[in-house]
Amino acid sequence: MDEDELSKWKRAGGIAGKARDLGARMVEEGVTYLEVANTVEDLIRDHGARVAFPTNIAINDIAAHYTPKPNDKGKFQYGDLVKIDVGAHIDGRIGDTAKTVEVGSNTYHGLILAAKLSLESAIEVIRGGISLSTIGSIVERTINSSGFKPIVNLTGHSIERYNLHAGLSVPNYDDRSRDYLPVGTIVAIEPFATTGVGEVTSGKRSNIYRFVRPRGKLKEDQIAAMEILRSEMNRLPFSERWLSRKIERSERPLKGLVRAGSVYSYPILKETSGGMVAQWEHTLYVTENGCKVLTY
Ligand SMILES: [Co+2]
Repeated sequence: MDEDELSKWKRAGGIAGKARDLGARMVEEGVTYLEVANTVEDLIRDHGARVAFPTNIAINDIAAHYTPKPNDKGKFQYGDLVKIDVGAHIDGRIGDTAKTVEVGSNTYHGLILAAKLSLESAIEVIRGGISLSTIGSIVERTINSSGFKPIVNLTGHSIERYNLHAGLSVPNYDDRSRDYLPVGTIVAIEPFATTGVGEVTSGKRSNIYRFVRPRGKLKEDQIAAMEILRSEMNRLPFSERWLSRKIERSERPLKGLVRAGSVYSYPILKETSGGMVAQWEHTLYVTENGCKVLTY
């Protein structure tokens, strides 16, 4: 990747990092999820980037894939453990990053730190040619040594232009895979640490969607919605909040498109045993001798 191209990835990553930090700072008792998601996404747009996926606000035993609905009334409560996962892109060059904060309390400091330290330990050793299982093993050992468990069925992922999950999955435990990270890869590393058994289960729909392909016999309003998705989203995930700003009464065509299989609806991911979950994530560029963090 040449310097010019890399600098665009860096710019997107930097904006995602700023948005993540702003979102995390806003999390306080009584603040609504909606205020945080909207402010985070406005910051991304104000800096000349676009939202790569709806801001994920995952609370307590929810690990990922929750974003507020257009009129969501949800508010942060004292003691909540909150993951803010943010994505910004510039012409498809995506920065994906997350952090975890507690609302008012200091109960899960160790859990939060375990997720953060495991990411930092991974960043220290990542270089071109490292095996994915080595990264997973370091994440796992760091989290275990703090007395917690990594979530084994959530992974980091390589990223390409307009492709958030581009093929490589980076495990959060030693899965014995022999795959490795080639020099030049853009990759998001995202350890999840939990007080539970270390696994997530898919639950209800999350208000996060992705256009798949036209399917079935579609009605006029569904075709109109689909055209907007196709031309503006480039197959990146979107929220009902976003679609409702583009078309009136977006709920109906969206439901129809999901039913027809044209739009995929992500399920909420919850820790199987109800354990609390902390997450930390950065997007990196892999070099011969190490890696560059793009989302500081
Ligand atoms: Co990610």
